[in-house]
Amino acid sequence: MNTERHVHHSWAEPYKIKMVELLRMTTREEREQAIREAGYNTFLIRSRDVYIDLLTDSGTSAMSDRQWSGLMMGDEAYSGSENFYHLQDAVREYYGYKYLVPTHQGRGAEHLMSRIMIKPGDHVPGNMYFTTTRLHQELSGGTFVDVIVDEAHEPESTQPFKGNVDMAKLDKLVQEVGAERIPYISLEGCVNMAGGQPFSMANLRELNAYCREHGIPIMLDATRTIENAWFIRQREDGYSTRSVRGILREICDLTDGCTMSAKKDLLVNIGGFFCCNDEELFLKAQNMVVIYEGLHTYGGLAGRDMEAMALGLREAVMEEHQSARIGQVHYLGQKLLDAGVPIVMPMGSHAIFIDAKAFLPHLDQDAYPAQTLAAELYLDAGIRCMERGNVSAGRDPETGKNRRPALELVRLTLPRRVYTQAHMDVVAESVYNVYKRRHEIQGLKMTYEPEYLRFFQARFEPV
Ligand code: P71
Repeated sequence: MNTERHVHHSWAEPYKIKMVELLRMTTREEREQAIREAGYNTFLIRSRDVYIDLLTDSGTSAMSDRQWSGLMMGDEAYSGSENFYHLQDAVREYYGYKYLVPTHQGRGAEHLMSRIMIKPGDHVPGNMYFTTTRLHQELSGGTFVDVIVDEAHEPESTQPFKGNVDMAKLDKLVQEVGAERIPYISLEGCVNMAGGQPFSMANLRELNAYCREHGIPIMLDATRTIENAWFIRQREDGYSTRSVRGILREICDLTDGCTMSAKKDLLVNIGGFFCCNDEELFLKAQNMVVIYEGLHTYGGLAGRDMEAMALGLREAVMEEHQSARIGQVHYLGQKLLDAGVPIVMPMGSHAIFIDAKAFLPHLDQDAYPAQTLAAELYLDAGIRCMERGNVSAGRDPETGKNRRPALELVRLTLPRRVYTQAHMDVVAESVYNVYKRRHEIQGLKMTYEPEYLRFFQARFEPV
C-alpha cells in the first residue's frame, strides 16, 4: 500500500511555525573569548554564545502543539500515572515489545540492561560502539567487540547499509569465546558513530537466524530506528511502498528488546525506556529501575514527559516527517559536497559528518583534528558542532593510549523541526569559509582529561 499523501519532489516541512525563539549573534571577539573559556571544547560553550546549534539532535527537537498540549495532561501521580499507560500503548503499537520500563534517558536504560544481562568476562558484540553504551558494558565487566562491516570505518565507501553486521566477524567471536559468554548482541539503527548509517532488513534477517540458532538475544538500540526504517524504505529492494511504521514493526519483531533514548526519534526533550519480550528479564529491569531511576511507572520522568513521548512517537512514524527530517540533512550535505568539503558518504540520518582527517591532513590524530575543526567552525560564525573522533573514542583500557579511531569526524547534527533551509545555507557558507583557509589551522593539546567520557569535559589549548 502506498501511504504517500502528496506527490511532491521537495522535502518541505509538514508543519508551520507557531512560536519562535530568538537567536543571539556574536562578534568574532566574543567568540574568541567564549571558545578560550570553554577550553576549545564545544560542549563547554554557553548556549547563549551559539548562533546555530548543531551540537546534537538529542533532546533538541521542537515539539508540536499536540505534544505541548499533552504536557498539560500530565498525571503526576507517584504510581500508575495515566500517561505511563498511554506510552505503553503507543510503544506496543509501534515497536511491538511486550514490556516497557521507562527511564530518564537512554543511558539510564543502558545501565539497567548492562547490569542485568552482562556478567564479568562476557563479550558484547555491537555494530560499532557508542560512547555511553560501551561504558556501561565495561562497568558491568563486559568487553565490547566491534562486528560492524569494514565499510563503516571508511568515510568514502558508498555502501548503502554501512550499519550492517559483518556475520563473519560475529561468528569468529562466537567460535572464540562461545555463545554462552555473549549475553546479547547490541544492534543500533542509523549507527551514530559511523555517520548515521542504517542496517538493512536483509542483514537483520540473517542476524536473527544466526542468533536464534546460537541462543543469543538481539537487543536493539532503538534510538534512531524510525530513521533507519525510512532508509530501508528508500534504499532496500521491496520496501519502497511499505510504510515506515510497518518497517519499524518488522525490525522490532526480529529483535528481543531495546534500549531507547527518546530524545532523538521521538521528538521530546527528555525520556527513554527499556523494552523486552521476556518476562523474567522484565521483572529484573522493573525491580532495578526503582533503585536508580524511580518507580517502574515513571522511571525518572514526569507524567507529562511520558505523554509527550507517546504523542511524539505517533508523529515520528509519519512518512512526511521523515522525508522532511532527512531531506534537510541531505540538503546541507549536498551543499557541502558541491563545495568540495570531504564528508562521510552516503549521507546518513541525523547529521552530516565532516571527515576531519581529509579536511586537515597536515594534523596528526593526537593533535585532535576533529576537536580543532569543531572549535574553528564555532569561531567562524558561531555554529556549534561536536567532535566524534580521537577525543570521543578515549583511551584503550589496556595500553592507556589514545584509541586513534579510523573515523575522525566532526558532526553537524540537525535538531528535528528547529532550523530552516536558510540556516543550512549559512552553515554551508561557514564550513566553506573554514575550508578555504584549512592549511593555516593548527592543532590542539589536551590540558585536562576527566576519567569517564572525557569528550564532555576535557579542556584544550592551541599547540
Ligand atoms: C548524541 C547523543 C547524546 C550524547 C551522548 C554521549 C555523548 C555525546 C552525546 C546519545 C545516544 C545515542 C545512541 C545511539 C544511546 C545514547 C544515549 N546520543 N545510544 O548523539 O546516540 O542516550 O543521551 O539519552 O542518555 O548527541 P542519552
